[in-house]
Amino acid sequence: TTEDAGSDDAAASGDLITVGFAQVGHESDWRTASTNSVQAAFSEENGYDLQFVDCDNDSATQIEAVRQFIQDDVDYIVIDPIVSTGWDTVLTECEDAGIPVIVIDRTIDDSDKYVSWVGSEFMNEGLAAGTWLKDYAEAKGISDLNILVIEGSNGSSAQIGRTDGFKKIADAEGWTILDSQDGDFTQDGGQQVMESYCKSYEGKFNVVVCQNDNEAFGAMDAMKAAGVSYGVDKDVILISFDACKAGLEYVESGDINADFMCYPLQGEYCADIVQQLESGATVAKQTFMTEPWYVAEDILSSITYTNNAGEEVTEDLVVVT
Ligand code: GYE
Repeated sequence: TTEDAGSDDAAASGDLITVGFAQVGHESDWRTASTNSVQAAFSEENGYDLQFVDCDNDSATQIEAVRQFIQDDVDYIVIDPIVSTGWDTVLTECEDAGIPVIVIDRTIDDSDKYVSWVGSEFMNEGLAAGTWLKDYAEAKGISDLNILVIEGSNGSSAQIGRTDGFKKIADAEGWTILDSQDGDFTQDGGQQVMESYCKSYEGKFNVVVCQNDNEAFGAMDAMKAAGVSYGVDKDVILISFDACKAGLEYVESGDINADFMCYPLQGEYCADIVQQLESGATVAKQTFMTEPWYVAEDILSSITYTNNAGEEVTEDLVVVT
């Protein structure tokens, strides 16, 4: 028999491991990278039958997708939770059905009924952004910071962590956060929020913090249209998160001053966990991604701050050239 016939046999005889993945949606470049990474890791060649559901940023759809996976009796359920609460009931249903759940990327606050989580420490991303801004403003001799924040989707752990981390530094430094509104992690959302900011806070702001790159792309369009300049040595210091490919190109051109990476390629880590579970090993409850911080100018080489685990850390800044 050929290899193809062999893999058909495997599929027919149910040798493939079935995995249901309830993905957040398709709101950003980060999300596209995440989806591609999970689909590649759980490919048929790798021995998987992946049921992929794009939940279009709707929590009810996501819970329904998980219930359907239970109905279909998949071997494993992978969830990237749109919001961090509202999970305990459906995760109890997974547990009762004997289906292990792996959470990736965003976190769940109100339940620990999952075997493992793989993702980023969003609070540290926010703390790093705040610390970088503090040191950068000092290095540039800018003493008066008036900040506008465009937040990610409300109730997502990414939004909560980045907001809280940044605010911690802002509060300690006595900065003015003029406004902080939801841009839903989309380019359109970022543009709309920034258009309204440009009207309401005309001439009053010198820092814009976007909680992901796509929001930053929208915010740049809105600022351009309003005649506000941004980036290196311009009217507005522009900070972003994710550091996706297009985001880093804007760091390179000096349009984004600093971009705090969130590592999206979590599929392989997730598949590793499935393999460990298959072999009966005990798996780590948490796996954190390593994330560099990218900057446009060679002014500061590192930042030092107290992270969410209470440790003082010094982290290098990567200049994008
Ligand atoms: O930053 C944003 C995406 O959950 C970390 O979701 C993820 C965030 C990411 O839409 O671009």
